Amino acid sequence: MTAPRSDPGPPSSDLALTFDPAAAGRPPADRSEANPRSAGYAVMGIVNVTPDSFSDGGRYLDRAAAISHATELEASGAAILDIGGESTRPGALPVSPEEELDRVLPVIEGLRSAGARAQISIDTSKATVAAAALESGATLVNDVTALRADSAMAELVARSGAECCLMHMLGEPRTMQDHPHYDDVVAEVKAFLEQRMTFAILHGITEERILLDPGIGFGKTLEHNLELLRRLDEIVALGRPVVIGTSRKSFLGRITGSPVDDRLAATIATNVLAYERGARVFRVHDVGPVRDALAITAATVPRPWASMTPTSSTMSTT
Ligand code: HH2
Repeated sequence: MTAPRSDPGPPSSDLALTFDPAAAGRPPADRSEANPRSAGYAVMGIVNVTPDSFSDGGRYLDRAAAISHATELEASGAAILDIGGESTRPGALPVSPEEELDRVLPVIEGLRSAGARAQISIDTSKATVAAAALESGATLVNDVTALRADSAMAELVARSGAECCLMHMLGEPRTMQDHPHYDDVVAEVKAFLEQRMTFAILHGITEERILLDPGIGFGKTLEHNLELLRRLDEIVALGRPVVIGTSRKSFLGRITGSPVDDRLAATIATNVLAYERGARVFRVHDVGPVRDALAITAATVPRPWASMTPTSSTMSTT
C-alpha cells in the first residue's frame, strides 16, 4: 500500500517530539495515514544500505532496492526512516566517509524526489556524512557514539538545527561484546546519557532537539539488555524522548532460540514493553507488525510517560 502524497502535512522535523495528549491512544485506523506521531510516538524504519548488517546485510545495497524498501516502510507506518551506510555489529569493518556517502546519499535524494514524507534520519558517526545528509534533507542525526567519534559532529548538529539521537555504547563496535561489565547498568547508562546531553547542550544543541537511547546490544550482555528494558522508566525520567532498538537482536535469539530472521514476535514483545515503560521512538526492521502492536498498546496504555519525573527543568511537554 502506498501513502497518499497529496497533503504534505506539517514539516516532518516538527513532528518527532510533538506530544498531543488529546490524541494519545487514538492512532489512525487507516494505515495510509500511518505516521502516528500525533499520538506521541513514532516507528523508525531501519534502512541499512550495507553489505554486512547483522540481519539484512546486502539486501538493500543497491540504491533502487533501498529506496523501494524505504518507501514500503513508510507506507507501513514508519514516521522516521533511519538510513545507515555502515554496520555497527560486533566485528564490522570500518567504512570510509566516501564509501558511506556513496551508499546513503543517493537513497536520501531518491526518497526526497519520490516525495517521501517521513522524517529522514542519518545513522552515522561521521560529521562529513551527516553534513551531506542534512543538506539533502535529513533532519535527524542518529549517532551511536553520542557525538564522541567526531569532534566536528556536535557543532554541525547545533548549526543545522537538526534533531539528534544520543546512544549509549560501552567501548566500540569491534570489541564491545568482549565481557562488558557494569556495577549497575541502568544507573551507568543513565549517567552517561545525562553527561552526553549536557555536552550536546553546551555545544549549542538545544535540549528539545535531543533524543536518548540506552543502546540495546551495544556493549551489553543478555542480562544487561533485560535490566535496561525492565527499568527503562529510569532512562525516560531524564525527560527526553527515548529511542529503543531491539529489532532482531541476538539477545532475543538467546532467549527464544530463534534465528535472526525469526525474531519478529520477540521484537514486538520488547517494543510493547518499552512503550509501556515510556519509550517513544521504536527503531525496527519490520515496521507494519510493530506499528500495529504499538497502535493497540497505545490505545490501551494511553500515556505511559504521564507519571514520569523529569530531571531537567527545561523538559518540553509538547
Ligand atoms: N542499533 C543498530 C544500529 N543503529 N541506532 C540507535 N539509535 N539504536 C540502536 O539500537 C541501533 C542504532 C544496530 O542494528 P542494525 O542497524 O539493524 O544493524 P547494523 O548495525 O549491523 O547495520
